[in-house]
Amino acid sequence: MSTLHTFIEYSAEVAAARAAGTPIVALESTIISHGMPYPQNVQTARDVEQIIRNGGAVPATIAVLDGKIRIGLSEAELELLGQSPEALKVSRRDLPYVLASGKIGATTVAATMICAALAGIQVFVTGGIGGVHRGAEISFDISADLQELAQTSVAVVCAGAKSILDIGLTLEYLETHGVPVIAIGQDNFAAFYTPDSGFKADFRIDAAADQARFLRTKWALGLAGGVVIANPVPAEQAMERAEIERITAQALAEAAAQGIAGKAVTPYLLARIKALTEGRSLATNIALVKHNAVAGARLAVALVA
Ligand code: PSU
Ligand code: MN
Repeated sequence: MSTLHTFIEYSAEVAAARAAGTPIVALESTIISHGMPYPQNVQTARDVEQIIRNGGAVPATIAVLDGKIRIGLSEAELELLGQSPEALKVSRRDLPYVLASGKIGATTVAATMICAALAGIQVFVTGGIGGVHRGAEISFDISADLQELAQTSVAVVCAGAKSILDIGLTLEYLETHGVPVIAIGQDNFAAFYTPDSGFKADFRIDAAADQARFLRTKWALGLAGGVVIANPVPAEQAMERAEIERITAQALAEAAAQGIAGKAVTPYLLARIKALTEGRSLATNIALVKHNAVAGARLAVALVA
């Protein structure tokens, strides 16, 4: 066993699931600390955990606390992540710092994938993945989530990538790195607030059993790395494409004018879009994460069948 494992601590619920072979679904914490406002963030985190339990799997929300990677959090710890201004946004680069310093760390898609893989968890549910930002040819702003998908063997169930990103370039990047992009229920890749990005996904695989067969085959071949499983937001809860495009353009212009850069970009844009839509984007965001939790639990159950 690698010494890495000395940094990992499981909640009682997750430890029991590991011992019993119950399917486990990983959840990230950046979405709690930096992706949604309080108190909707904590309420959503709780609801998503319960949806996963109802689906026959055990939720493992991942964060860094007191120098440990924590797999499975208590109610009080979800509250802490939801409220603490001290919670750092932790991607691959930041993991050693937050662990060594004993600070509070909210893990991104990339860091959550690393921790899930260390814990032997193959399915991870989130809202949206990071990607290649618009204007990346100047800013070089490409989320570390994409490099993680290239190398870490975890399936990421999401609602696609947001239009704050360059979705076409994000898909090109994933193709270059051999990351399969699977769509559920449609041929096209989902665009987070809206079901259709206008770009085709690589493969449409609707049934969880078939998704599980795909994953087993990939990893049995020794093809390490993640898989994006894009679950479109239900039409009733989606935003209007023209509206989200207009508001995204405004938020991007404001970010540029204010010189927002680095890891602050995504949280800034999410908060501005929420304000500019008077909270309607938050309602969509919450709905799509819950919808992904249903799909993720199904997949985790299918993988142990
Ligand atoms: N997209 C969302 N909500 C989020 C994020 C993305 O709709 O909270 C978070 C995820 O944790 C993702 C991270 O991994 O932002 C990407 O940040 P960056 O672009 O800085 O890599
Ligand atoms: Mn970035």
